[in-house]
Amino acid sequence: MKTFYNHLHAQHQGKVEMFRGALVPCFEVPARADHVLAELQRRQLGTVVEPKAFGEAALTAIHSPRYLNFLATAWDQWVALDAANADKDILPSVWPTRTFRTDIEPDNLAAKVGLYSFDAGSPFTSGTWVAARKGAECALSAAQQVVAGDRAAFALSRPPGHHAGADFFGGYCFLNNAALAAQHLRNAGMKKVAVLDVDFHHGNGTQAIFYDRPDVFFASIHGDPRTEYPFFLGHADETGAGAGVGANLNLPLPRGTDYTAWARALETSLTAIARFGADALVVSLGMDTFEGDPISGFKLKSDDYLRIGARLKQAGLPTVFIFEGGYAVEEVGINAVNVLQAFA
Ligand code: OKS
Ligand code: ZN
Repeated sequence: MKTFYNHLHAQHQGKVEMFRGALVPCFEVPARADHVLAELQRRQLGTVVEPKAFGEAALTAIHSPRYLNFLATAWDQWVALDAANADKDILPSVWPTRTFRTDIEPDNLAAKVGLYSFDAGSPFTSGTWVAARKGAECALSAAQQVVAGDRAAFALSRPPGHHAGADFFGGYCFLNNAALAAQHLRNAGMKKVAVLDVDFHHGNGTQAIFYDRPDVFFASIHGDPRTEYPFFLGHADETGAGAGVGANLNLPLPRGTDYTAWARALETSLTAIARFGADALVVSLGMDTFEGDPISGFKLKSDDYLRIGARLKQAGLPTVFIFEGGYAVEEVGINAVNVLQAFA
């Protein structure tokens, strides 16, 4: 299995995020991807290659032009406000909630940042756009590799993507890599694509992007949003809208869920994906279901990731793996590569 590695990922390096009333060091750190790369190389699992270049059209297939323009220009606007801003990251602090208008982009940068985000946990840094853009190219390249006939490919990048919507960032995510990969598969002629999100957190961005579409099935196994981030989406009664009714499956599970219960949800997901008739699979591979994760609540053990990889292989579909969350930094490489090795 080829790994498309984002060698620019460390240019996105947030300083602090808002957490329980304080600014704390970011959980989503460059070392996460470094550990996965090191483990891939230690086990000699496939080759690590550079992503190919993709133009604007690959991004506008999922994200709005005005959002992309915001991402591309936000840092320069921030520093233009005050040269001293260069030493700080951008953190949103004001949002248009119910009864506010979202059809006008304000001139004020703080207001713009709020318009295009949904939390204060996702610092936008000097290198965020460059890193996220290269990460999207990793996802697109992995999808292209599967179109070319490989059984599977892996996009190893950060920042992650599954919380990012068509026109917003949040949950450490800026461009939705899984959605970009799924759309690339569709454009290349795969009639039906499934996205399976196994990150601890519900992939609200991916769900929203495909919610009214019958051609992309979204299934997610995650911490119950009544108690877990992102709180405002991911409930079991969200089954799709319009032409997409029936093409969305949420399987929320309580804190403390172990592999036995988690694996039942995996069976439910893969049964639904098979019934849907997917031609290809995109896996949002978050590793924060691990028992040692500092911000999550499931109890999966390192060996369980071997079982997940073997089961995903059994599904028999061309598969694009996208690296998402996972903050037990020392173990994230072992756990992610366990999935990939058992699949390969
Ligand atoms: C509060 C903490 C936000 C949690 C973000 C979760 C990111 C993640 N500031 N998503 O999959 O891992
Ligand atoms: Zn997560």
